[in-house]
Amino acid sequence: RLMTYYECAMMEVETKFRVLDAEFGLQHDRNPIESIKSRLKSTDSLAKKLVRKGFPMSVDSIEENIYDVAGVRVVCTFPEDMFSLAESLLSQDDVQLIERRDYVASPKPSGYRSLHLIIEVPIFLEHEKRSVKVEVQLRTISMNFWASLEHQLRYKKELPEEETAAVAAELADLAETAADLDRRMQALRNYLDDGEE
Ligand code: 0O2
Repeated sequence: RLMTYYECAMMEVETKFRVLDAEFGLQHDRNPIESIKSRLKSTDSLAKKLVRKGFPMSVDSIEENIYDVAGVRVVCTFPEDMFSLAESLLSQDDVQLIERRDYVASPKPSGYRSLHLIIEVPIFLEHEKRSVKVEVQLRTISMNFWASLEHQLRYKKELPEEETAAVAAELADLAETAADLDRRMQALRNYLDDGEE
């Protein structure tokens, strides 16, 4: 039952982004969202996370302690789109912000960049209204490209310690290259937008 609630909340959030994308498209003649992917955390990874974080193993504990059971990943075309979509979402009166982590302003040591929001949205059931947490990850195409490949390569094979460090350094450097691509694409977008005014 709890997983169904998370699934409903995920659909609500996904729809909110689809609406924002359609409306932005009408106003600006281009769509800020490249793709949206939603996922429910498997019971296996939920159990592992509860153990890893030292939380009790119960349904109540999942609801109380795990904020990313429902995840919506929104891949945007330009970095500024990520932030304006986040702002529009958070200004909606049924969306409550629980936590905001800006890994674009402060990338992780791995080089990982994205904007993470934990929000709470209402879902309307037959006899009740419930607030459900959803993790939203906003990324550009370039950030998503890096994160997907880094995730694949990270689990590739057991390497000696110094080689692992060299691979991590190369990945961090590639994250900088991806960020540079985003900056240049955004600058070009802004230049072309200014020319249209
Ligand atoms: P999945 O399958 O994507 O859900 P925790 O949730 O405890 O692991 P924390 O600090 O609470 O970590 O959350 P954090 O780091 O803000 O966000 C975790 C999620 O962000 C991860 O989910 C990844 O999706 C993504 N992420 C964070 N750091 C990296 C990174 O260095 N590389 C890549 N590729 N992704 C990252 P999960 O649960 O790991 O997996």
